[in-house]
Amino acid sequence: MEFITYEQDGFVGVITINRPKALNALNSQVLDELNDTLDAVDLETTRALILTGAGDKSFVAGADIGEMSTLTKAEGEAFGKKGNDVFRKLETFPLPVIAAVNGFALGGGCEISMSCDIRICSENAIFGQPEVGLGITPGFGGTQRLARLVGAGMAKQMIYTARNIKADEAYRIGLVNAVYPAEELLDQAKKMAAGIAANAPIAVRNCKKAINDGLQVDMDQAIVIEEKLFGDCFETEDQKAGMGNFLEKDKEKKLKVVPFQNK
Ligand code: DAK
Repeated sequence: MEFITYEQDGFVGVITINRPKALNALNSQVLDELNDTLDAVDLETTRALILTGAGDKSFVAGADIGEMSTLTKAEGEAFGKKGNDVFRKLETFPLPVIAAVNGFALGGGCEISMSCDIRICSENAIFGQPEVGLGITPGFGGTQRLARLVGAGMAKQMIYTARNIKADEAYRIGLVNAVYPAEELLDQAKKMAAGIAANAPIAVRNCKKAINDGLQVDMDQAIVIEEKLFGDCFETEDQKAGMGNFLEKDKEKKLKVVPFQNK
């Protein structure tokens, strides 16, 4: 792989988009490599992923404008599909994904962070959807995910004005969960991921699915989705160990050593 690095640290996998000369902009090769990296994640030994960008200036400065500038309609459609497929793969990935946004998150960069479950960022992070200034609409889910995350009014303001926002404003509107000094960001992401990884993996996966799927339907249907995924946890080693530890008052036995069980 030329533009993606993957490192596993315990139960946590760290995916780094590594194209700093172009501020980690997403060209076709980056998208292909990201897709292949996600396909290769070992779901037996990994419990959470972190997505970040190489260098200290940019998470992802958007889709690659140079590559896009010469696309025909058909090629533009194919590029959009490639991006959307990878973003959707991230969004529906069985494991929680934390975006550690270390600088610019513009256009496709903001959009890829929104395909992750949780966003935290560095103090120098800048978010924005500048597409209308380039003569296009946000095309990697920006019109849909931003409105769901921060509300339609704020999303429309950001998208129509193409104005970038800084980390503190991203925090204020709920686009990111926390802001850290740049040098602490990755450690904080790893700490959060380790906290997730210490919990029952089947339960965590089912929570992600319940929240994601439930948000697409009305409350009556959402509750049925929740019931199914709740029931699905029973008879697992995790459920037996987790409840058994509580009843035996044995906090030391926690769930940390229970490997992922497919039942
Ligand atoms: N694409 C390609 N190269 C980029 C880039 C980008 N998005 N952003 C930066 N670079 C490159 C620059 O060209 C420069 O390369 P060299 O000239 O050194 O070879 C290098 O990165 C450093 O950038 P700057 O010299 O510009 O650095 P500055 O610190 O001065 O400025 C900046 C940083 C982030 C403010 C500036 O680079 C910038 O404005 N970049 C563009 C940001 C942007 O507009 N991003 C949104 C792209 S549009 C679709 C789906 C999705 C999309 C499109 C279609 N379909 C469904 C079809 C998505 C669209 C987008 O994301």
